[in-house]
Amino acid sequence: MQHELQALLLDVDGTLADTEDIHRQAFNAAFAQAGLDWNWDQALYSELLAVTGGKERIRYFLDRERPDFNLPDDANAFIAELHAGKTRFYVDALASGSVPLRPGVERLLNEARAAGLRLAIATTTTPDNVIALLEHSFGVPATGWFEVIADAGAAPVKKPAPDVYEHALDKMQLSPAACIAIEDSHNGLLSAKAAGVDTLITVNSYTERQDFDGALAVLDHLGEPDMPCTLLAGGRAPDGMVDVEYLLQLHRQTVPA
Ligand code: XBP
Ligand code: MG
Repeated sequence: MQHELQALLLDVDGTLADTEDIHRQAFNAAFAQAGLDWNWDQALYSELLAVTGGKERIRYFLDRERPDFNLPDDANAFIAELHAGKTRFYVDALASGSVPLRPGVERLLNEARAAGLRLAIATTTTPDNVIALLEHSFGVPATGWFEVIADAGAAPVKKPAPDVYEHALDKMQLSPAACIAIEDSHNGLLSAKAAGVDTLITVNSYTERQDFDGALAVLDHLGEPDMPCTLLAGGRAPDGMVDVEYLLQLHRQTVPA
């Protein structure tokens, strides 16, 4: 068994960057482009986020909010086309470079790399979306920072299922006990925990009221020197910022000596 902390497995949406509202706007743009009068406001979108994955979310919206909508015979193709439009709007928005990373993300990943920790992505989003964020929101293109990018292409069964984490662990030949996941959502926590990976949560406005029972710690963000983070629930507070030493301490609490 590998017990040393060897890798960080990172969620993307809501964790690396506050992208969920960009997703919401991209869905609305795609609906308008398709001539549909659907508009997802933030209150509705928070409820729709219960379902991970954009295509799954559209289907859930139709079932719940538009049960009388006349879906074409090939409903899957209709939803896939709508979703492809959404992905184009989303990628264009990220390419404008205007979506910043969350506080502490670039700092912590740089520190983790310097300390020899391995990095991977574990997300339910579309591959193009991950690449757009890694290319445009980091100070330098960060695609090469991640040994494995586990996304909706690699693991079509989405969070809260463990598949995306299991895929990353399998590719990296790592035991879950050698990793910490960083997530922002209840579904993300369930997914990582189901794969056996202990999880640190940084919440955002869409997820701050969710249930994070079983997380190592719940923070508002990872913290920067001029922007200390706050412990919202769970174990021990970091000293203003999540750094590699704090992660090692969290990890030591969870594994046998
Ligand atoms: C995020 C998601 C994603 C995006 C939409 O989940 O649910 O589905 O909101 O992405 P997580 P797509 O952060 O847990 O990975 O539209 O590309 O599916
Ligand atoms: Mg997320």
